[in-house]
Amino acid sequence: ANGTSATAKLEKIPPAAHPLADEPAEVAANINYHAKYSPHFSPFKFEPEQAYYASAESVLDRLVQQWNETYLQFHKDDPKQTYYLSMEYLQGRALINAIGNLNVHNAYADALNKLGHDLEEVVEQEKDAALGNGGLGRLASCFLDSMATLNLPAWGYGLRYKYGLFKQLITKMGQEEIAEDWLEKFSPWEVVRHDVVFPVRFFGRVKLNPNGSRKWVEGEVFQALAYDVPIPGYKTKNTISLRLWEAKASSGDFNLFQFNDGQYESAAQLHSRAQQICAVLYPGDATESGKLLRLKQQFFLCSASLQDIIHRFKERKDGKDSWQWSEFPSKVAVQLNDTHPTLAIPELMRLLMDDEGLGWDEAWDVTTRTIAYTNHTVLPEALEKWSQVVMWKLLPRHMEIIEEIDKRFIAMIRATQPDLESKLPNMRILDNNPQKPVVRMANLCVVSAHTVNGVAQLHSDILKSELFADYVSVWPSKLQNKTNGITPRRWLRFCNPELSNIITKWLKTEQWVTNLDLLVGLRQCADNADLQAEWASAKMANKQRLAQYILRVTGVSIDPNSLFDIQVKRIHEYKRQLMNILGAIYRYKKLKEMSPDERKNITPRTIMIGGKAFATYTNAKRIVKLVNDVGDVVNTDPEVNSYLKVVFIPNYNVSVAEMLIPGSELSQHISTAGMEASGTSNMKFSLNGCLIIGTLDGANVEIREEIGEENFFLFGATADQVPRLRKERENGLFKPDPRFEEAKQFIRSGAFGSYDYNPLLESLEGNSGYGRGDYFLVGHDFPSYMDAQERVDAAYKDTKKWLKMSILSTAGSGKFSSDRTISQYAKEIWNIEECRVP
Ligand code: NBG
Repeated sequence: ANGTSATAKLEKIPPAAHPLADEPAEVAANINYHAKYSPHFSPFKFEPEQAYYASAESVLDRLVQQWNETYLQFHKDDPKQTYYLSMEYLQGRALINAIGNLNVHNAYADALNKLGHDLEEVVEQEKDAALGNGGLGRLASCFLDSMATLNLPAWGYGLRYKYGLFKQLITKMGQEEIAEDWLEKFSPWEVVRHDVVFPVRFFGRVKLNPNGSRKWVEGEVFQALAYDVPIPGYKTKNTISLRLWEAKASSGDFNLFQFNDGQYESAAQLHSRAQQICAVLYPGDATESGKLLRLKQQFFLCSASLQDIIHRFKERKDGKDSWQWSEFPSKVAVQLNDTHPTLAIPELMRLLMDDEGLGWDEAWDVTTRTIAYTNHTVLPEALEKWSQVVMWKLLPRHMEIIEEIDKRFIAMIRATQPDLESKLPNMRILDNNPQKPVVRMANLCVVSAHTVNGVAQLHSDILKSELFADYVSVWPSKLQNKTNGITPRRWLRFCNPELSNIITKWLKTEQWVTNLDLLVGLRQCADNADLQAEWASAKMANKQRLAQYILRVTGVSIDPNSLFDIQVKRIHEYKRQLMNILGAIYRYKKLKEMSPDERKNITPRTIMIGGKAFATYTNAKRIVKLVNDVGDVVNTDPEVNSYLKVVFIPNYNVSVAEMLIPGSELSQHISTAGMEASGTSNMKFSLNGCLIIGTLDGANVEIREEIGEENFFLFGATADQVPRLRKERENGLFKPDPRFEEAKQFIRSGAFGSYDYNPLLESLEGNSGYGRGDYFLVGHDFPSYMDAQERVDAAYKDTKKWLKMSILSTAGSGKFSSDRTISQYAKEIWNIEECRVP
């Protein structure tokens, strides 16, 4: 009965307008058109969810036009193009970003209003696209935004995982992982390209041809099918692609005879094996997961992408009837995001030699002039090493090529730098240890890439002086630094409109969104009382919004007048969330010991910690549990809970970050010096006027330089002191601070429940040994950390001073735009130039 009246309403819908029309009434007509004709839902319902899908589809219509124009332009101008190969992208939500970049935010807000909806609510219907684990994946997504905005001819390549990063549930047991099927109801942002399909082989053998050439044959062959996601630039027509591959079996691989015979499973065997390839994202952040399926995924990405790249190169004959392979590196730049896509190196060699008939020297010249590699970590457990046995089975031709690269590298060193002979066992690609022979992927990258870069100055220096030190004399200029960056669109303009409007008002221009250095203009008014008042009210509005969110997802009510102190990132011992919670425990204990009068002098704090732990990383999971247990006790303690709350924020992801960061006042970036390659959330917090308490690690060093040391709460050992401190510890020379002992003892007393935290606490104790000996130096840094926290409390009491520091943080964050980072890659590594759609 209801259906009839809804249908009657739909009859009144005006016809769709031109997709590029941006009058709210026309946009509303377009949204309505999709609501009515979208095949995904019955037309009798127009709830926020339907409004989201209909809005997204109307935005896609708009994007498709720009997208086609962009690739037409690239085709016409035929510039050199960059291909960014990454196993991870953390795209987050697309709708709000797309309408922001297209400059139709207000038109969509008004249009949805006309249709009885609220943009903010509609936007929240979208599931995060979480095809990544942490900073590395989010960096790739920020880079795509900057490439599009800078009108660079560039593509992202990745895999279309069915299950992205797991969803984190918090129960009495701690963290539980739930599979996240982000495609459950389909993604409106992808376009399947049925005509873009490439075969990818696994296993098989190498066949020797009579002419001496070699060919990889037999084994299993799957099809890589392209799904394209549009990446719009900000206020430009340029819209580039993130091309995600999905694995399929050929229809010929379906055994109809077996199926008709009732053998359903074996009839479709290859089809179900194909589905496994892109089924899940490996949820490892800075840990190696040595699984055959992971290796298959890596090869799948590399092979499909390179075939596509070569295909495009061949298409561009530029009027000539043949192409020169030697020109390939002047048309193509391939960037490897960490070692995960290293197989692109032997795969490009194989395609050039075995399919295109090039000789070794020519193929090697092309390959090495094409490929560049970014290192994202010095943690030994994250440096990929693949078993030679597995590699010979899965990729026999590639192993032949890798052996040859290794052999030639050794010969080259012996011929040119015989003094390096003793270093060779560590420098070579193959580690032929008879117990477990492996291929060292990072070494393969350093030997084969024309450029290797680290992601912050300190990290790049460590690469030069430690991890890759032996190669420096061989290739003195191969190692570069490219300090990471973040997109100011998603991470300020769109996630923090309140602050953005204030910045625009005081700078008298909105140009800062694409020229973030302009933020320095705020410095001269950092003391201005009017600006400070506006700044404070924006922060308060964001804190209130955050407090409502926390209440909704955790049931804990927090006080917007307390200092909001946040640490959000993957849970890892080197990131030292344990130090944070030990600090909170000490604070709680002291509060308990105070008289009510003494407490009145205390700066109220809300400590929020969030992040996912790798499913099998036991100590990380214990940390999650500890934060939750401490919160349960502190938050329900009426004596002190107006001075301290401890909240674990569940299921931290990109969208949650967009909510947290604008409402934060202090954020913690407290890794053991030398261990965090860069960090990128530090940049996001700082950009949003949040002060940092941190160590001299990763990009913290440069952030502190930019915003001024007086605006940064520094503590802890420096990277060059760490090895000596570890030695001293091993020799039993470490004397723990009483505050540290007291905090640990408080946990052991059972103050936070009966869970056995001894294994976690023991990791901080003893002088050495597996899981002991405080490898991450929490005990050493704890006293200076607590001192820095006291400086924080004192500074927060002086509201004017704090606001000034906050304004100066934003003002000094210009350097950390990913536009700056990507311009540097474009000039100093890729040698590409803009190609703008007029
Ligand atoms: C991570 C580092 C971070 C860095 C990001 C992006 C890996 C392997 N590395 O410090 O831990 O910010 O990469 O460069 O995930």
